[in-house]
Formats: sequence, structure tokens, C-alpha cells
Amino acid sequence: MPSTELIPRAARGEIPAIARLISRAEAGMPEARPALAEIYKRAGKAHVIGITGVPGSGKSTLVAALAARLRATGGKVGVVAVDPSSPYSGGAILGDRIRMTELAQDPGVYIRSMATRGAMGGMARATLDAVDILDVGGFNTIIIETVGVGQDEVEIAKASHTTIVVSAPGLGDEIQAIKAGMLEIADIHIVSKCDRSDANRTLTDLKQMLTMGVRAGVASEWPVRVVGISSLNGEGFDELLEAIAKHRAFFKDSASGTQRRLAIAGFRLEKTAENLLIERFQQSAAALTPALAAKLSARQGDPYSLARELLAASLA
Ligand SMILES: Nc1nc2c(ncn2[C@@H]2O[C@H](COP(=O)(O)OP(=O)(O)O)[C@@H](O)[C@H]2O)c(=O)[nH]1
Ligand SMILES: [Mg+2]
Repeated sequence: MPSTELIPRAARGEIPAIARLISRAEAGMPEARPALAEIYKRAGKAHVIGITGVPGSGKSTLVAALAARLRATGGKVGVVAVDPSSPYSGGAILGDRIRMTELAQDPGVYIRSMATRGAMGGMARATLDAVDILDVGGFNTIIIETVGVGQDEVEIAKASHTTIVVSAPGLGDEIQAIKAGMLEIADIHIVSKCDRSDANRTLTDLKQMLTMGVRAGVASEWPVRVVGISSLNGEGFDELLEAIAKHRAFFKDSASGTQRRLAIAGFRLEKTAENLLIERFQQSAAALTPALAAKLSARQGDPYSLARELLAASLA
């Protein structure tokens, strides 16, 4: 079925149509582009929450618990996981305290894992396309989970309305967010696994780190929140929901919200252009490379001038 014909079905919230559109976006199918362009025009209603943090910090468990809590408040919740190790299909998380099967059977919750191949802008482009598809499908809140290791992943989490960075006890002495440069991007910091006795230490360290940041002049209109949670026993989730609601309101009505929307649009534009550029280059390079490689190999030219030639010819 042509992608444009899937739009009305997706807009009615039909999961098979939504899933097919996301797959086509992920594959970068040129056929789907007019449909994705139309979807972009219709989207923009949902609140998008980006969640990142190092592997093992408890993101996926938290996302499942958060999705269940948000769902209980009424709206539909979509999850886009850019994390190949997400246990969403596993059935039970934390010894069945969070029943993924129950969540998975709820038509108001849709969880989708994105493949992390197709880098070079492709992943960010596809993830944000997926968010729009869910938005048009009537999902009121959309959570993007990315594993905070690569620059791209952290940037995707930043390309959301509310960015949450998760730190956990027991993963080393330091606050992990610092290493990956995630400390600055958070609107809300979460310390997960607060059922553990060493979580207090992580909370104190993180708060101290943030105070130092404020002293260094990194203050903003939004007072960054630090919330301790346990997905195991539900601790802290009321506070987390309240912080998210507050930031959502702030994002809607403030000058920094407007600025953030512009920054997201700029990021998205560049990532999409990057993706199209690389695709175009790879298509024509395949045909042009052999002749130029023969020249290079025979030392009838240097890598730089021949690369410039290749670039010029492939983008002509
Ligand atoms: N004690 C405790 N363990 C947790 C909690 N949340 C997650 N975990 C465990 O931490 C590990 C990593 O969780 P996961 O959600 O996959 O982390 P991710 O890699 O950041 O997505 C798993 O073994 C979880 O069972 C929690 O609230 N308390
Ligand atoms: Mg995960």
C-alpha cells in the first residue's frame, strides 16, 4: 500500500499503519517521503520526553513504569527506543513488577525499538519521523529512550521538549552524566534505583555537581530538578510526573521554549540534509570511484584533489 494511503489509517490510531510508516521512515524509503512531509505538517501536538543515560542506569525499566503512570492519567503514550538492548519485548521487567505484556496489550501504549544502524544522520532523522507518526496517531506523550554513549544519541535526547538524564548508583564512583557531557542537557535529573542504600550518595554527588555548575554561570530560567526514583517500588514517580508537568508548562509558555523549538528544528533540518547528502553521495560515488581509484593507485593524483573531484562530480 502506498505510504500516502497509510496516513488516514495512522491518523485513526491504527497500529499496523503506524508501524509500517515507521518502518519505511527507518529504511529511508524515498517512496515514503511525501507521506512523511504530510505527517510533519499535521504533527506538533504531542509532548516529547527524551530520556538518556549510560547503559544499565535503569532507563528502560523507568520508561516502562513511566509509560504506565502516564497512561493511567488518560492520554496515549508512545515510546521510541534507540537502544538495541532495550528489554521491551522480554515480557517482564524487574521480576514482573512491571508487566510489559500488559502494557503491550494496551492499544493506548505503543513501544517501538529503532535499529541503530544507518548512522550519519539517518538515525536522528528516522527517530524524529517516528515521533511525528505517533503524534499524528494521537499519542499525547512520546518518550524517546536513547543510550547515552554516542554524541548522536545524546543529541537525539536533547531534541525533545523535556530532556531527562538518568544516573544510577553502583555504576562507578563518578556521576556518569559528566563523562558523556550529559549533565548540561538535562531539564530533569533522575537518580534511579533509590531502593538501594548507595543511592543517597549518588543523589548528593549529583546535587553538588549541579550547584558547581550554577556557580560557574550555567544557570537558566528553568530550575533544574533532581528526582530520586525507584522503578522497583514506585518511589518518586509522583514527584517525577509533577516535574514533567511543570516543565511541559514552562516549555509551552516561555521564551526558552520558543528557542528550544527553533534549536530542535535546526538540528532536524541539518540531520535530514546530512542524511540526504550521504545517500546521494553514496549512490553516485559507486559509479565514479573506480576510475578515480585507478588514478590514485597509479599516483597520478593525490587523495585530496581526487576526493574533491569525486565530491564535486557526485553532487553535481
Ligand atoms: N534495584 C533496582 N534495580 C533496577 C531498577 N530499575 C532498573 N533496575 C535494574 O537495572 C538493570 C538495568 O536496567 P535497564 O532498565 O535495562 O537499564 P538501561 O540500560 O538504562 O535501559 C536491570 O537489571 C534492572 O532490573 C530499580 O529501580 N531498582
Ligand atoms: Mg534500555
